[in-house]
Amino acid sequence: MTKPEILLVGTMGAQLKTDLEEHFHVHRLEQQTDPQAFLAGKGRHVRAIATGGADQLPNSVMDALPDLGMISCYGVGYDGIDAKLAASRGILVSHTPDVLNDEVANTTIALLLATTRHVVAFDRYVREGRWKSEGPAPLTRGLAGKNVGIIGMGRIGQAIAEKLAVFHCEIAYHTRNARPEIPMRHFPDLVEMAGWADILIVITPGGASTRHLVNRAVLDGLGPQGTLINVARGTVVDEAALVAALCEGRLGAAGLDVFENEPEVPQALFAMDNVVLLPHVGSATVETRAAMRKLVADNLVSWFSTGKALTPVPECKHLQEG
Ligand code: NAP
Ligand code: 8YV
Repeated sequence: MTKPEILLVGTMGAQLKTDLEEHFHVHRLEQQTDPQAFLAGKGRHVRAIATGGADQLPNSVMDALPDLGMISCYGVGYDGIDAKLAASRGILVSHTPDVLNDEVANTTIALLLATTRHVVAFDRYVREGRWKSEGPAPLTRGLAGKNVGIIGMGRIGQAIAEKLAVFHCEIAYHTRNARPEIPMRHFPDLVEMAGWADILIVITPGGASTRHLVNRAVLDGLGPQGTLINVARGTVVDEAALVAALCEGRLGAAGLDVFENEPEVPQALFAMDNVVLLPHVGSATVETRAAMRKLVADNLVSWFSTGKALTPVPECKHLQEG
């Protein structure tokens, strides 16, 4: 039997293609000598797309595929896909929730500790011989008793809060809707929470509704002793305002896994010892990425065999009801 044709779009590693080839005839858009010619010609045979959570899927690619019925996103965040447009065309979008909660929460804790305890700067201090020449490194501040505000209290936000509990911090959260079943203080006003917090952790979705949610007023509320950790999407933080706040000493420190224009990172951050930079590796362990790849494939296999995905995004759930 001939395998259905699917298209890979974006920066995902080679293993995803290998895994999907077990079930599908896989084309990779970026590997085509002339992607436009491919879309105009062979595009008519493509029934589904697999793309990355950190990638942007141009609407023009959707437009070019007349038989497209499904987009399987390798990531829980799908802000790079116009899911409303897809749904309006009857195209089902799925993503990879839950399988990465634990690892993204681990990365958040690692980034938080690295930032507040100056792990990266102190590693440099040792390697550069400064321990020997300058003596003991300066003291840092601990977590116990600190106020931590989590922006976003969904699947990953809750996993972060659970892991944070062992550090004896006071935890509160900001979301648009309070969750009475969660035994933590809810701040409807983000600036107010920033004024209360010593540390803010950002873990909302990206996209238009959260763009620059963390703006100058929030950063100033957090203040010169405050620490910002962003593991959500670069767009949630006004990056220019963040750089200015760090340069002017209005914000204490930042730990960043995500950036507004990845893989571009503002040059000004490179020289700052109070900033820890990661290359969007929140979910990037061998085990978690294997689970994500499996869910990408399982969603596609399920849709091809039953017309339903296992983990559709909320905008598309109605397409498979009934
Ligand atoms: P989720 O379960 O859908 O939770 C999202 C949370 O954000 C909810 O509590 C939601 O509450 C809140 N939220 C949404 N819009 C908001 C707004 N405008 N203002 C304030 N709060 C808002 O999502 P999840 O599975 O936890 O994933 C969260 C995000 O993490 C993903 O979308 C992705 O962008 C990011 N992520 C990053 C990495 C990484 O590698 N760094 C890995 C995985 C995920 P309300 O709706 O009540 O506001
Ligand atoms: C991945 C992510 O880096 O799940 C998400 O939303 O940002 C990460 O897990 C990404 O999806 C890989 O493309």
